[in-house]
Amino acid sequence: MQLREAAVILGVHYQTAYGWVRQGVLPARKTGRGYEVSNDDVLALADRRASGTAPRQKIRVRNWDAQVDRLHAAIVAGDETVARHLFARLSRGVPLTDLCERVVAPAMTRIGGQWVAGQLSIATEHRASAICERLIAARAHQPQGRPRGVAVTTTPPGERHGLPALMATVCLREDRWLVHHLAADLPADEVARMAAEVGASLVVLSACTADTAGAAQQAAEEIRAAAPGLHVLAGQPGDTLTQLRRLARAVADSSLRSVTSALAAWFAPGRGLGVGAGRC
Ligand code: B12
Repeated sequence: MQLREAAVILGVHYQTAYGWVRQGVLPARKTGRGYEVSNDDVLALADRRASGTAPRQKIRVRNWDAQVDRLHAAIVAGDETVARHLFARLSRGVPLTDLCERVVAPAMTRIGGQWVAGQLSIATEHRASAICERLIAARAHQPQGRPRGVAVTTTPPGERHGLPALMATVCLREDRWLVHHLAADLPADEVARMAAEVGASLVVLSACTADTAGAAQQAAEEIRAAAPGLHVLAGQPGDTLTQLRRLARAVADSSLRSVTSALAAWFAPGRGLGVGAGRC
């Protein structure tokens, strides 16, 4: 790869990386276009820096689009190592929920557009999704402190897109929920049974398409009928993790008024309170 690319992966300015080449810290080969370095040397240096004793600077992201571009390029190419290093570097200053919402989701949405345009294969989509799942899962954590409650996350029957439910899981965990993540495509009665088994107060059904958003609504009704008093949130395309966190907090407060007002705020701009009231 070019030295400029290596600097991005190492999280340093180009001049710093160039200095390391001059000092012999990073082996490089001079080419017509500048310096070329090997993937292995860059990643070995990144690992040495990661395990070093020097305090690592927290990063502040100025250009989100550039991060989306980098992740998108890495996951389309199937280059998991580069994607992992980018993710690790961003994690030094950005909560995982924000990484999901501001970097992973837009990169995946772009991949969806390319698939529609016939530029990418289904296999590439699968590979990119699988890489993102591993990146996110590896960084998921449960913060200390009294949990807000117990939640179950999954997708409705027929919904095979797994990332939104994983993102819902990490978002709620970061917000101190104990979450049982059931992966994708589960019948409503199974979800209701698990919710009862683990004493959940909240079930989240994530959906990526218009059809499965309808299936989520239907499953939500079935779960509520099987377990009255259990709150069920059914997502749909265009929803955000910020909305999810706000609604889940309202559930945790378990005051009907706060749930109702959070829903009213959510549905205010043209989504129809009638649908919203049926959602939770
Ligand atoms: C990867 C992918 C696949 C992979 C999935 C692999 C996997 N392991 O997940 C595979 C190849 C299997 C696939 C299959 C299909 N796919 Co597909 N897929 C995608 C793609 C590219 C990415 C999906 C993704 O991860 N998105 C990123 C998510 C995380 O972003 P998000 O939707 O904004 O999610 C946010 C919210 O959901 C929120 N959230 C999560 N949970 C909750 C809960 C609540 C309550 C709230 C408030 C918020 C919330 O958090 C997320 C982060 O902000 C999308 C493109 C896209 N635009 O998403 C198409 C896309 C979803 N797929 C599409 C289609 C058509 C299909 C197929 C029908 C294709 C086919 N003919 O077979 C099948 C359907 C399979 C099925 N039955 O589910 C269409 C859907 C179109 C539509 N309007 O309905 C899309 C949009 C592509 C497109 N541009 O047309 N797909």
